[in-house]
Amino acid sequence: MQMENHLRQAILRNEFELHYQPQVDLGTGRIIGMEALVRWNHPEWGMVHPEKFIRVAEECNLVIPLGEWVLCEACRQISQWSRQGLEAVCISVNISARQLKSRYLFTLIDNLMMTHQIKPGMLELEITESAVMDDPEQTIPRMKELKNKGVALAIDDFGTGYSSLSYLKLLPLTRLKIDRSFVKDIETDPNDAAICAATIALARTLGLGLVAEGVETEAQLEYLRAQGCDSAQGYYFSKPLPANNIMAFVSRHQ
Ligand code: G
Ligand code: G
Ligand code: MN
Ligand code: NA
Repeated sequence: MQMENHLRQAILRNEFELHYQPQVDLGTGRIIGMEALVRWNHPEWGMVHPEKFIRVAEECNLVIPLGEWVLCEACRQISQWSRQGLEAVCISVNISARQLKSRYLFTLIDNLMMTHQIKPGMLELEITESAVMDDPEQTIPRMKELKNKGVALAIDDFGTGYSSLSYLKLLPLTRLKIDRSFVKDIETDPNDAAICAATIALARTLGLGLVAEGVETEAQLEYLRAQGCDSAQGYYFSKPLPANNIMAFVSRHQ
């Protein structure tokens, strides 16, 4: 069977789950957010990672129903966690270019925010530079509309696409996420170190928050902190965790 059909079936059978990767404030050490990352728990193949299926889902438009499931589940989880006392933690959801282009996204978000009483700033959408730059005349007004609904917006994989800096100031963003490819060799590659430092300075100048992704070592963390980086996520703090493990993780870090 083709991957497309497997995916179709997986959506019907509800085989997906979300894992959450904590984001840490480098000033206070507190957890300020979590990125929701989809996992496919296939009955025979076991846990399938998104690199194996997100592209296929995008190509055959299944990213719309899959993305709908992800948003519904993330919003349900936000409201469950806030009832359990986890209030100041924003959940980030990855949105593909196709989702951003679909009008249905707006209806869905309105419904979810109302149903789950999502407070402004509790839900963040991560959009890649290429998804924004694909058709900025369409995406910029849409992003403004989302922002007006109280949804926070981050640029994911920042530095790997080609968003021009003149667009960056027009976008209603809350944060930039420095791509992990720049963080990886920060200790040994002066160009990567310079790119991270420049991105941190850029975010500060534009009044944006910043998350460094893929932080795995103390040395990477120290360099980023010395450059004034606000927050980070990566294996150094935690891998993405099943929802059930999150409360315990957070209580160890407050
Ligand atoms: O979770 P990983 O650990 O494997 O994620 C791999 C890639 O899949 C990342 O680029 C991430 O942005 C993407 N991804 C993970 N979850 C989702 C999702 O719910 N929707 C979309 N569109 N992409 C996702
Ligand atoms: O493209 P996006 O930033 O959404 O992708 C997040 C991806 O990065 C997920 O696949 C996640 O599992 C992975 N990831 C998160 N932290 C680390 C890390 O410290 N090292 C590596 N190699 N990957 C990470
Ligand atoms: Mn992401
Ligand atoms: Na990224």
